[in-house]
Amino acid sequence: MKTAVVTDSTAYIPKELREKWNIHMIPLSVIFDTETYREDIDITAEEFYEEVKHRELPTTSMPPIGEFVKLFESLAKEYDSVISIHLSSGISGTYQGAVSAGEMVEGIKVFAFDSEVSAMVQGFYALEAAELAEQGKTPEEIIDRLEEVKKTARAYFMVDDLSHLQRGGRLSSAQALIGSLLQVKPLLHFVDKMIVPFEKVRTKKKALNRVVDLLAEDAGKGGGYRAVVIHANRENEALEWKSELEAQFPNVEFMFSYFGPVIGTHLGEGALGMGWYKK
Ligand code: MYR
Repeated sequence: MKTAVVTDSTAYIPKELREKWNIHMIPLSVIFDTETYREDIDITAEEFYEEVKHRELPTTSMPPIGEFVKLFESLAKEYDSVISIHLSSGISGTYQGAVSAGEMVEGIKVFAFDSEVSAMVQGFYALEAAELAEQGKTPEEIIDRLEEVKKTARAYFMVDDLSHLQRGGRLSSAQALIGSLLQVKPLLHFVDKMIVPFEKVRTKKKALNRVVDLLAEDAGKGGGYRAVVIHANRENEALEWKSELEAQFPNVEFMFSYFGPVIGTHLGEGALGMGWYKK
């Protein structure tokens, strides 16, 4: 029984790690005027943040279903099944695209998995799945483990300017609430697949400290944790934060990742996030 692992580009798993674990990637796109760029293939994160300095922010789009079908058909030559892990179905049609394509292809069983989050926290699911697939676990066993991961997976993030999320329609809140949030730096997270404010915090520093407290609460319960610091074109600031965290939490394994073009379009430059789960 051979199981392939697919995730979409918004997991932002570094290429070397994807190659090491044989994780297949399907890209989402950013659209500037009429030009479509598949992230990580036609446009890098660096090029994107450079481009948006002098251009209107683009729109984003899920992978075409035909691309899913092509990918699953090519995997069918080598694998019996595929676990296809995607960003939250509450903010993108990508997961549904994988489900639909899975119903169209023959010769491979497709297990679509809704991570209910995005960025490298979604990547955690792909890494866990890839490790188990390599050990020869069945897709059902892998899905069980992913559901287990979901119980301890957390993701918090903050943006410099909430208007991008508002413009893209990905903030699940009443208009009045958004109005009041624009005055503060809210800490955001996912509830029921949608982005909602976790707490209204007045400054970025306070928001970061709050996330550290939340990690301390969870990591304090014991067991090994894996965490990630994620940034939107703020590499130095994020690396500094990661070093502080590593000193404070010697038992947590920290990874480093970024918000690429698609998620960067909705969060804007300067966003920072952190996520973790119990290994
Ligand atoms: C699409 O066009 O289908 C993609 C829409 C992507 C919306 C992204 C919204 C922001 C997600 C932030 C995730 C942060 C996780 C730490």
